Amino acid sequence: MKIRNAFVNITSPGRNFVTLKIETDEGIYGLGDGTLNGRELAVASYLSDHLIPCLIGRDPFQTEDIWQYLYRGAYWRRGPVTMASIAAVDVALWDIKGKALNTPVYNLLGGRSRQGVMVYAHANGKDITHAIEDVERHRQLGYRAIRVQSGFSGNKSTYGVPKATGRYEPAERGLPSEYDWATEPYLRHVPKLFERVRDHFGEDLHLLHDCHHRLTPIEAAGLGKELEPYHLFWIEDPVPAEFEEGYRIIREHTTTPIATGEVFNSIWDAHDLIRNQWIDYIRMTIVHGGGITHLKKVADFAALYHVRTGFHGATDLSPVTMAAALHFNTAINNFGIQEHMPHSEETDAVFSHNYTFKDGYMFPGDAPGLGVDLDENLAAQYPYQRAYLPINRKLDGTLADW
Ligand code: CS2
Ligand code: MG
Repeated sequence: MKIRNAFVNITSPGRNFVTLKIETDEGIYGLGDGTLNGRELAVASYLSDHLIPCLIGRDPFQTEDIWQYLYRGAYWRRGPVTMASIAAVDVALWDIKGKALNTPVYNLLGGRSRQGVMVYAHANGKDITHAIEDVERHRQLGYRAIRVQSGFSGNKSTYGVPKATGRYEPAERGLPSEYDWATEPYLRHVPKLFERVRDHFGEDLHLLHDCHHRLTPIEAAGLGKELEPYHLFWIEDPVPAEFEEGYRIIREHTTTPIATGEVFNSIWDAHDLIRNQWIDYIRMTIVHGGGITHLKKVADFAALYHVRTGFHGATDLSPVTMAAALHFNTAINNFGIQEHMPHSEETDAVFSHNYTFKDGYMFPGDAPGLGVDLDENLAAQYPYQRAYLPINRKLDGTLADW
């Protein structure tokens, strides 16, 4: 079998997605996700202008050699654009391999290690009362793990809470929106939020919270300590993680579990975090982390240090990535939890898939390969529209992390 052709599809059914389709000379094709929120066209160009010419004529079964060729052969290694592009190729090749061998991808990664993949949902509200109502709504849907974010006085907006009612979609069309941010009212608010949520729902529900990179290590340490009575499943991205050792300070002060890594794209972004056990869950995901081939190496390294996976699963990762993540999570031993932010109906119509949700768990399905497809005609009805993630500024105008 040889790679005969490959091309990039950019579509925007409610939000932008970049998909790579690789075709073989035996009529089998595979799909890979290359979506990088706010920088989609950079990945599309990296694929079309630089990677696809190197793929034609290769054996699609050679996932390891092709991954090494694209990673080492670029000379300029790592980075979100490079690794999302390599991921798109890698996932498409695993899809082809599963289809050619007539087996679901999880069977190529060690086979089924669990019956279902536990997922967590996003609950939010403009205040604690509305957030509790949304937690209850998701609990009724069957989720056993729920991330809780709520608005609070002192900030006009915050991460995870939509400006108006309806779906929370962080990417906004047009130029980046700018929001105000003050940490102090947030730090006063979050312990009150989880005291109320725990009081209302008791201890059985897994509760998670995303700090979204906005704290200093000592602020995160204090928040983690104040949240200990509420037994969170994790606090996420407490601190921007370029400086990995900042997490040592958090670890020295609190036993609240920590998750980070959704903005990571290489094992080298998390090497110290993992080997020092400064985190409990690694969130680097298949689309941004170089694909299945690389994430398998990351997960196996993390397993040595009791670190489990907690893959990012927001709507800016396409159903192709959700399918790949569910196959991956079904097979590995050190699975932790999978984020599940359901896509819109438009997106699900463009990307048909075999994965399903039931009683707080998701299942990849048993179709050969990843079990996901792309309706190119329907995709063409949703042309790309540039969109950006917001910017945060402190009340005095200082640029801060969003
Ligand atoms: C968030 C993401 O889901 C999460 O944990 O951090 O929604 C993140 O804001 C977006 O993926 C950014 O594109
Ligand atoms: Mg996050």
